[in-house]
Amino acid sequence: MSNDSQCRVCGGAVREFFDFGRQPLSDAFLLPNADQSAEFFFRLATGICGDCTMVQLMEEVPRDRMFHDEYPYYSSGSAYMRTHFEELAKRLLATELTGDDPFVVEVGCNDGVMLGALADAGIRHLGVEPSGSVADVAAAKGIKVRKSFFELSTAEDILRTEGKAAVIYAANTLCHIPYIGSILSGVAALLEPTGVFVFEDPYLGDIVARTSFDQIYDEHFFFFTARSVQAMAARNGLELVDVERIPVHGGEVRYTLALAGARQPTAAVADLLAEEKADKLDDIATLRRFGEKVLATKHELAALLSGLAADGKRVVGYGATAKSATVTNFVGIGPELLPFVCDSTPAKQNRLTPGTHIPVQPPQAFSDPYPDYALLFAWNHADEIMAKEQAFRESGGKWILYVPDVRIV
Ligand code: DWN
Ligand code: SAH
Ligand code: ZN
Repeated sequence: MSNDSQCRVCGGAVREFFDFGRQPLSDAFLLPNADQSAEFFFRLATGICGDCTMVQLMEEVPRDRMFHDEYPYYSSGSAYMRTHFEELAKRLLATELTGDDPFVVEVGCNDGVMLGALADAGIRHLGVEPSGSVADVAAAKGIKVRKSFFELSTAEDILRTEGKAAVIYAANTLCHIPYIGSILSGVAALLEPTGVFVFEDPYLGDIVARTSFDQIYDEHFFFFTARSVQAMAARNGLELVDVERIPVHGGEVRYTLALAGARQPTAAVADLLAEEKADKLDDIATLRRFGEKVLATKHELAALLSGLAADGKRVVGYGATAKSATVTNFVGIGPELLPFVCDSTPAKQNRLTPGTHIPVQPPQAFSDPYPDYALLFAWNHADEIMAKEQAFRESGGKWILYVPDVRIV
């Protein structure tokens, strides 16, 4: 059965191509004594707009349910991501921020992982971050943070108090915002005439190519392509002027928008558009085939885990990611298959995973004693985690991965 919805970018009809069913909030880790009947669920399903080709969720979760004072994702938790953002800050300093007293706004600055580097360089800046938990960490580092959701009214307010911005930046945040028209009109109002809006988010092309279906959860509302971003920019007086594929979080694109006509688009834009056309990323048939692969992965992973359990093997989870909510709830993985998931985030520890109620333990629990297998939910941090957990493999332990396919390494 397919339910149509209205495109949050252009108002066109969105046709559904995959339904994950009833899912919880991906970052709502429960206290062990919490009233489990109060847990919030919604229907997680994806569709594509027949007009502007934007891939999006069919149902929207109210933003205050996801982003609040107990939001548990701290961006600085990965050394690899810290380096990634420091490198971007250096690049911005050398390119876009060489003028007289440039001003930078970051939408969704989280714990300040990127802005910290600009603040250290003395750049005038403001982070806009609604989740108090992480905003407070950024503020404690001396970063200027406004604790609110960014939208048109916020942009107008910043414009009045700080003036226009040379750079507006958002990492893994724009795709979280269904009311995107308000964001882009705010960006257009706040940018200097030659300023840029740079944002990076999981790329639909990588999600389809690698069947990384766990990128689909409540917080990820949009799944961008160069084509859909180009169309969205044009509706808001902006223009897509550059794209760059980046390896973080399993494959993302960093998009650069400028005010329409202000900059000459690079060849990379035309190249990526051509690649997407060849791959038929705008065709619902491509997305339905992706859905078939998701179902195949689901069945393979379920069979692998129940086979290992039948053989008496001990398997635990590694990384209580937001992504893993989709995996555990969709595949049907509970504490009987995974007695716990270990995670380095104190705010997630000694709680239960959303929907499936698997206990979350600190990383020390991993070696106490090592399990036979570890299901790596934080597969996007595989290099970093496998390097720090070398002793696990030396003990005879093996990693289970499910992106791009189910395998033991
Ligand atoms: O888009 C989003 C991205 C940026 O972050 C948000 N909507 C929510 C969140 O998604 P996620 O939870 O899937 O992100 P990560 O970066 O894959 O999460 C990694 C998790 O693994 C964290 O809970 C920290 C943990 N971890 C760990 O236990 N040991 C991470 C590393 C690197 C480690 O060594
Ligand atoms: N930029 C960080 C954080 C990504 S998590 C990184 O790449 O690691 C997404 C962040 O977006 C959360 O911290 C959430 O609180 C924030 N967010 C969600 N909606 C927002 C909005 N309308 N304005 C600003 N931040 C928002
Ligand atoms: Zn549309």
